[in-house]
Amino acid sequence: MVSNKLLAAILSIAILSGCGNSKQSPTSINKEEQSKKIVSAAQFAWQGYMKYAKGFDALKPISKQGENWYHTSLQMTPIDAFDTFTLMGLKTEADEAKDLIFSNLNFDIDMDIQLFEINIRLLGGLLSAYELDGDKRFLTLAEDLCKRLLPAFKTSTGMPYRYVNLKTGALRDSLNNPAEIGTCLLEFCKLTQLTGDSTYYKVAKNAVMAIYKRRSSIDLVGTIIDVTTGEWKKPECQIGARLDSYFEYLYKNWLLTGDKECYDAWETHRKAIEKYLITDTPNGTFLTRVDMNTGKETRSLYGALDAFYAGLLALSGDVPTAQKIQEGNFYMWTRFNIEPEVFDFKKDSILYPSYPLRPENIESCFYLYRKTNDPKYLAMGKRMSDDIIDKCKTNAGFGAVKNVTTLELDDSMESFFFAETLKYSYLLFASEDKLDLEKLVFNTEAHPLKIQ
Ligand code: DMJ
Repeated sequence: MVSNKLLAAILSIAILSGCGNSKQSPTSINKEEQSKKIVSAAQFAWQGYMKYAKGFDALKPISKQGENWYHTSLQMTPIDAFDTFTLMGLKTEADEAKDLIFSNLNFDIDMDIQLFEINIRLLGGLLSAYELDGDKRFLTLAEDLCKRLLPAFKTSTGMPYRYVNLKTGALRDSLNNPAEIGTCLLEFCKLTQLTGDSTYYKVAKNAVMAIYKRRSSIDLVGTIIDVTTGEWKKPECQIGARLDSYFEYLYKNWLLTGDKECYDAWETHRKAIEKYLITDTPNGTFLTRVDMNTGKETRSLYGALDAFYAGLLALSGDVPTAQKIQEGNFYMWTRFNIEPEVFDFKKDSILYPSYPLRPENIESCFYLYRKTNDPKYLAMGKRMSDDIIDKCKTNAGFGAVKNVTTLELDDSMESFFFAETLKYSYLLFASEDKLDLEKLVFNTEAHPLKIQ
């Protein structure tokens, strides 16, 4: 056991190296101070939510009101925030979130919901809450929700529709994508582990394998597929939006279950991604977009969502490539004040200028720091978390950025800001005792699930 004194000494780290492409001079980072700053930011954002948007899905941090995704609140912010508060040791905030969840949440509603988002935020959040807190009501809600999601998978291919009605099971939108199809694996698997009912895992595994078996001869997949016919509708392969967590869950499911088929699928894709997508430039390494059948570049676009891949690679053991990609990630962050949603890394120009408080760049710093212990990842994470705290703060919370070149803010604070951005920022600077990466795996919304 490390004593408190020793821990305090370790927490103050002198960083003598520079930081990637940044022009930062050698600096000293006090980990304890930085983690406290992030905890204060979390408390401030939650106070704004409780004051102006209590019980709604999310806070609008400029107009100071609540907003729901659908006609009834699904308690997105309380669910996404609960495990972050628990890890931060914020008992009052965690209790408030828990109270909102149990007082208001009910899934018996005639409402079409997006399977992917509800699965990663709500099902993932409820399962992780159950494992952290032990209150059986979290598990009861999780199982009720999952049963209502199952009708989405009743297709001839086994791949789910994008939308399902929570009450009637009615389906809509048969044009889906690998991320939304494959990103049920960890949550459904965890529910099977906790309840002993194998239905959930079988359905999710079948869906992800339905994508994998439709990979091209060069082992890539496309962006849009028709779940009723299995036909690719957009054959462009990339690492970000619509594909990201398909790859992520193949590897993480191997960690969670030891399912070798998922590991092999991950390895197959990882090699193809290395061959066709990874592109070195003087500004760092980026992942480009290519035709899934030919491997030819379609567009040299990269963005905030793509930044997760460095962390995934680091977690899976390819630290050198992850480090190169993180240089590109940090370039993208510093080049434009804060990272844009999408930019052209060959033209060095922005395509979509917004920043909706995304976590992926900081998430990759967290994994790389855990794997290398290199303080340059602390410096990168400090720069990013400081930018968010300094530039995105409003009177009531933190706002998305409308345009990273002007830093004009938007009236939105997504629940993933609590689940992921604040959590990864905090964990980067917190003591490693807070969380053992050997014992759990994060779902794509950063809800930790225990490896059994
Ligand atoms: C989150 O909801 C998840 O990380 C998802 O996989 C991608 N987008 C957001 C955060 O950027």
